[in-house]
Amino acid sequence: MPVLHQMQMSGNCYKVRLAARQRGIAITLKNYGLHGGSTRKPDYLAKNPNGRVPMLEFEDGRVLAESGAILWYLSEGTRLSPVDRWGRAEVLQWMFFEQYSHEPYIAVARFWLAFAPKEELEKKRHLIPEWRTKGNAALGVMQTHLARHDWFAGGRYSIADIALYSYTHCAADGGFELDAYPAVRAWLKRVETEPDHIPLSEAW
Ligand SMILES: N[C@@H](CCC(=O)N[C@@H](CS)C(=O)NCC(=O)O)C(=O)O
Repeated sequence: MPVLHQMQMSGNCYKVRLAARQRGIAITLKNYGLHGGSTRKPDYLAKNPNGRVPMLEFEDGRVLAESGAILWYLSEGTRLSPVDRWGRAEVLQWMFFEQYSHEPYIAVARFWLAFAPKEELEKKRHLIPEWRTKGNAALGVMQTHLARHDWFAGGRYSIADIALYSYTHCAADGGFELDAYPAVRAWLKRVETEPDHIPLSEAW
């Protein structure tokens, strides 16, 4: 059975748990602490030189890192991936958006504001205005798209929705107010009614 190396409160790891559950793929979890650099030790770095979770380790020894790559692998040929080339390209468009324009502000603000020790947050406090501005810009882009579409790609629920749901649904942890984005709030509810949806806190 594949092993997901993960941190329970990480949205990047939640993406993988959610997709695996919705695909009916059994995985076991190996948990790491949010603090203390447990993924920066030599035995972990030997598997993933980038020293981060999620990492999916297969029985034959292969490992796959990066939440987007793992989502892509788990979803190919399933209901979580559009059947046509254009739809799959749209999935990538939104997954790249998530990694470059969304996660670096919304997930990072959540980590520092909700999980980091207070003294560490003090060193980052000057970045909060930039997180706010750029995170809200990303939410605005999502609002514009979702005002006209139910889903992000291919006209159906897909890994693009999973990738963006993961840190958007808990954006309040990073101080983001979703009231200004009604289409985003409606989409969050749609995602939550998809079969086999699990909350972030649910362990395997
Ligand atoms: N782009 C990566 C980001 C992975 C990442 O930032 N992981 C964080 C947890 S969300 C981590 O491993 N932090 C521990 C560290 O950097 O030492 C992905 O999407 O998987």
